Amino acid sequence: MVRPRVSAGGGMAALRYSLKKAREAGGFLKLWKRLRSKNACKTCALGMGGQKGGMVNEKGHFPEVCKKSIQAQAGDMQAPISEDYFRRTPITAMARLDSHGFEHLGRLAFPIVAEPGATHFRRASWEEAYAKTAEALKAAPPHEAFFYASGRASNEAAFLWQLVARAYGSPNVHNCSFYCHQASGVALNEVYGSGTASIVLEDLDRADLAFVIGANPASNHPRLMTKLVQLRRRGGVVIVVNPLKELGLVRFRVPSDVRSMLFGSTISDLYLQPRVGSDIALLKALLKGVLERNALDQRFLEERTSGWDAVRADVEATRWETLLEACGLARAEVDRCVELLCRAKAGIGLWAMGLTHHQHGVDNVLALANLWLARGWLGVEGAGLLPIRGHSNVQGVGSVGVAPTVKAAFAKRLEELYQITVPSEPGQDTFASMVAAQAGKIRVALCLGGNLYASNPDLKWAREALQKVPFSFSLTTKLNEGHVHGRGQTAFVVPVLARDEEAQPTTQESMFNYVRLSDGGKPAVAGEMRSEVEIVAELASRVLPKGRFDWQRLKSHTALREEIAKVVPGYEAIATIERTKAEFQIPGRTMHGKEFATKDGKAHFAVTPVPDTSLAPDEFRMMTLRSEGQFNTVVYDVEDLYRGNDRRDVVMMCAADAERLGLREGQRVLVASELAAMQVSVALVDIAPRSLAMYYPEANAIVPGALDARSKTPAFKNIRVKLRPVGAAR
Ligand SMILES: Nc1nc2c(c(=O)[nH]1)N[C@H]1C(S)=C(S)[C@@H](COP(=O)(O)OP(=O)(O)OC[C@H]3O[C@@H](n4cnc5c(=O)[nH]c(N)nc54)[C@H](O)[C@@H]3O)O[C@H]1N2
Ligand SMILES: Nc1nc2c(c(=O)[nH]1)N[C@H]1C(S)=C(S)[C@@H](COP(=O)(O)OP(=O)(O)OC[C@H]3O[C@@H](n4cnc5c(=O)[nH]c(N)nc54)[C@H](O)[C@@H]3O)O[C@H]1N2
Ligand SMILES: [Mo]
Repeated sequence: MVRPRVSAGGGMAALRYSLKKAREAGGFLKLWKRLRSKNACKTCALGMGGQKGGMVNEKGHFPEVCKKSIQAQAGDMQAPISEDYFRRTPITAMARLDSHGFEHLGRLAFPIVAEPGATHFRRASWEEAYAKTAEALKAAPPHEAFFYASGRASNEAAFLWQLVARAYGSPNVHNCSFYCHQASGVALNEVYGSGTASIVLEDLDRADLAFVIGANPASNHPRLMTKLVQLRRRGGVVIVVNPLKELGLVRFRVPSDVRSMLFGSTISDLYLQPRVGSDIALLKALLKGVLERNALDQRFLEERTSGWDAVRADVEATRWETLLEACGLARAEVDRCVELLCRAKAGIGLWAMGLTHHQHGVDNVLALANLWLARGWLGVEGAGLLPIRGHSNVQGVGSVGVAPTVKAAFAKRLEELYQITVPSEPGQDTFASMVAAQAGKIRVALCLGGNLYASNPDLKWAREALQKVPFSFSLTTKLNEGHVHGRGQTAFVVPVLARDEEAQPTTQESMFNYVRLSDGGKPAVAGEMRSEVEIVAELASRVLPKGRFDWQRLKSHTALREEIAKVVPGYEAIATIERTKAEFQIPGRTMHGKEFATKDGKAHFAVTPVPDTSLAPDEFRMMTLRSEGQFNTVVYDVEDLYRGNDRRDVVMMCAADAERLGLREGQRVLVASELAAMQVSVALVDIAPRSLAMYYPEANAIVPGALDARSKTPAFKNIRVKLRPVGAAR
C-alpha cells in the first residue's frame, strides 16, 4: 500500500495548509486578527476562544491551532456572490454544483427567493422576505410548521428561536443533535440524570487513561490531541477503539508543541479494530474481563449505583466466544485492554459518532457507561464520560430549549413568564418533520443555519420531502446544496452575520459545560447581512399578536440573556456575563459531589443486548465518515490527507476483503444497499474485515432511513451493503 503520503496527523502539512488558506483570505495578518479575536471558535464544541482570546482554551492555554477553524474563518471571508450571478445562472445549473462548488461561490450578501416555477433565484428585499414569511406562517396551522436549527447559532438566537416557535404554537422545534449526539444525551440522562459530559476540562489533566471509541479527534477535534499527548507524557495510557486505523490516532504532531512537532507523538498505546457496529460485544467483553479479574470498585457499586446485579448476571451468562466472534477481535487483544483498564486509577471515556450513528446508538453509550461504573469512574476527579460534541454551540442550542421536549422546570418558567402553553406531548424530532413533509403535512419549514437536506439519509426521499413544503425560510452565511435541492416551493434564503461579525456580543456553551462570551466584531465582507436575533425578532413581531412581547427589547442580546437566566436551570450567571466578562461552568452537571442527578441520586446500570452482527457471505457493514478537508456537509478540500485519498467517490476496504472479491486499488465498483447503489473506486486501507467506509454526505444517497428507536438518530454508520465490479453481472 502506498498511501497515505504523511507519517503522522497534524504537523507541517497542517501548517502549510493554514498559510495557503491565509493567502486565499487576503493575507496572513487579516486572517490572524480574526482568528485571535475574542470569539468562541466556529467549528467544534471544544470551546476555544471567548474572553481569553481566539485560539485559547478554557484554561487559558495558547496557541491552540486547528486547520478547521482556519478553513471556516477563511470561508467566511470570501467575497460576496454578485446579483449578476443569480441573473446569469439558472437553478438547474446551480443544482449541478457539488458541496465544494457551493462553498466557493462566496458569502450570501442579500436575501434571495425562488418562487414556484421560477427558473432563477432573484434578489429580494428584506421587507419582502419578512412580509411573505409572516404571511405564510399566519396562514399555516402552527403544528404544520417546523423550526430546525444547526449548532452554530448563539444561545441568544437559539433561545429566541424556540420562544418564537412556542409562542406561535408549534412544538416542532429541533436541532442537528438528532442526527448527532442525541443517543449520548438519552443514555447519559438514564445513567446520571444529565445529558452532557460528567467532567470538566481540568479532569483531562488528572486522568491516567483515555479510552477513545468511535471518534476521530485527530481530524474533527484536533485540539483534544494536545490533551492526549500530555496524558501520555504524564505516564498515562490512551486506548483507541475504531474499525479503521486512523493515522492521526496512531501518531500526531501537535503544531503548538515543539517536541511533538519535531519528532511526532505516539497517540495510542493500544489500538483495537472491532468490526463496524460491534462495540457492544467488545464493551461487554471488557466488562467480563474486569469482572473476572475482580477489578470492580465495590464500594462505589454499593453506595452510588443501582442495577449492577442484572448487568453482572447478563455478562456472566454471555460466553466469551459469542462476544469475540461478534467483534472479530482475538482474546489476547481484549485481555491486553482489560489489563490496561484494571491498572489505571482514573479513566475518561470519550466518544463521538462511531457510537451514536447506529440503531443501537443508545445501547452503545450505555454499554460504555456500564464499564465505567464498574471501575468507579464517574463523579470523581479525573474520571468520567465525555461525549465529544460536534458543532461549536450544539450543546448551548439544546440547553436553551431548541428541542421538541423541554424538562418540566423549563416548561413551567416559559409558561409563567410568557403565558404560553408548552404542550406535554413532544413535538416532532428532526426525522419526524421529514416524514411529515413527505406526507404533505408541513406547510412552512424554517431553518436557522445548517443543511438539513444533505444531512439526511436517503437523499432522494429527503429532496422530495422538502420540495413538497409550500414555503421555506433559511438563514445562512453561505449557500449550500440544501438551499437548492431541499428548498420549498417558495424559498427565501436570507444572509446572516457570523458570530465574530455580530455588533452585539453572543454566548456559546462548550462540551465541558462552560459558557463563553464572544465579543463579535465587524462584518468580514460588505453586504446586507443581519444578525440572527434581529431577523427572528422582526419576523416574530409580524406574526404574533401585539402586546405580549416587547420585540424591540428582545432584539437586544443583553435582554435575551436576562430571559435565559430566568428560564434555563444553571444558566443564572449569564445575566451579567457581558459586564463581568466572567465565563462560567454550568453547575449541577459535572457531579463531583456525592449524588447524581437521577431521582434516587444513584448512577444506573442498564443491560445492553448484543445486536445481531451477522452478515450474509457476500455482505459488508458500511460506515459513513468525515474527511480531513470537510466540515459536515461543507467540503473545503477534496483530498483526505490522512487516509491517502485524493478523491471522495471511494469505498475504503481492507486488502484481504478486496483480494477475496478479486478487486484491486482504484477499481470501479458498485456499492449497493437495500435502498440504492453508488459507483465508486476501491481504496485499500487498514480497516477491520467485512467493514467498509465511505464519505458523508455523498453516501447519503445509499443510506436507508433506519433509526435508533430511542434517540431517533439515523444509523449513518451501520449500513449493510454488497459490492460488485462495475460491468459485472448481478
Ligand atoms: N474537521 C471536522 N471537524 C468536525 C466536523 C467535521 O465534519 N469536520 N464535524 C463536527 C461534528 S457536527 C461532529 S458530530 C463531530 C464528528 O466527529 P467524529 O464522530 O469523530 O466523526 P466521523 O467522521 O463521523 O466518525 C468518527 C469515527 O468513528 C469511527 N466509526 C464508525 N463506525 C464505528 C463503529 O461502529 N465503531 C467504532 N468504534 N468506531 C466507528 C470512524 O472510523 C471514524 O474514525 O466532529 C465535529 N468536528
Ligand atoms: N451519512 C451521514 N450523515 C450525517 C452524518 C454522518 O456522519 N454521516 N453526520 C450527521 C451530523 S453529526 C450532523 S451534526 C449533521 C449536520 O447537520 P447541519 O448542522 O444541518 O449541517 P452542516 O453541514 O453543519 O451545515 C452547514 C451550513 O450551515 C450554514 N452556516 C454556517 N455557519 C453559519 C452561521 O453562523 N449561521 C447560520 N445561520 N448558518 C451558518 C452554512 O449554510 C453551511 O453550509 O449531519 C448528519 N448527517
Ligand atoms: Mo454532529
